[in-house]
Amino acid sequence: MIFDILTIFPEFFASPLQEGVIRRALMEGKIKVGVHNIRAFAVDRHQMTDDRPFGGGEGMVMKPEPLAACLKALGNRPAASRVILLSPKGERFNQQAAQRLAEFEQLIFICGRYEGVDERFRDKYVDEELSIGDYVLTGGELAALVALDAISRLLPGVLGCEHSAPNDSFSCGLLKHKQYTRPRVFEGTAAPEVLLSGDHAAIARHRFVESVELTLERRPDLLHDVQFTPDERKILRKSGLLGRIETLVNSQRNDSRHEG
Ligand code: 9D3
Repeated sequence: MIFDILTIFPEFFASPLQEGVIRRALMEGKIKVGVHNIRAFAVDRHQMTDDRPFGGGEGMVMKPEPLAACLKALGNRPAASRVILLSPKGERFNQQAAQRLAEFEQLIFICGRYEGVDERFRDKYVDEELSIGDYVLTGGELAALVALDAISRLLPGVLGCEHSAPNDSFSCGLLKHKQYTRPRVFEGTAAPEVLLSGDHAAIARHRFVESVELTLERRPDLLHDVQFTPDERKILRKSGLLGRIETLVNSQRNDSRHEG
């Protein structure tokens, strides 16, 4: 996978790409990352990449010509290539989007700044516009890094074999169970006995119940899309969780009906 990042802050990307899984993926050639300074393609002697909005109003708008010139300087692009604008107005980037984008050969991330980019650039060059969540950042750089990280770890050979994508939280639709390691007793609190029992079926049941409890508490919205097997339903019924889930899913169904 080739990532090309267009930004007015190229230094932003130096250290985040030099650690851990991403560093190794770069060294092993599983990913390539080009960071391109939009300012180098500015058209005037002041190297301006932004200007005041036509029609007046708050803030500044990114000029279209430096963005277009920077994009063209990347040269020929493979067919499986996408130009992605990171912007608070974009569609939500989530695990499903990460999986979809991991199939491309080249992803070009454009990091927005200020109030946004000139609409004519967006119209002519941008394939999709993505936001990473409902909070306000100072620009698209962190969002580009978030997407790069989430997509890279899905690529073949990027993760070690102990963590593989299908076991991920969110892939199976529930939050993961709690984790414990040595020592057996920490500050007077023992790890759950069942985890040390060697009874693998009991451990799996315990973790499953813990997953569902955690999801009910923190991310009830996720339970809407989970399909439980008959065996799982039996376990949930025994631990008194099935009723709570059914009540919740029914009320979410009513909510979405009222929304339209
Ligand atoms: C007054 C309207 N603001 C939109 C909420 C203006 C504005 C705020 C922040 C325009 C740009 C930005 C910078 N943010 C991003 O470029 C950004 C972003 C974000 O703020 N939240 C979540 N995802 C993203 S992706 C890019």
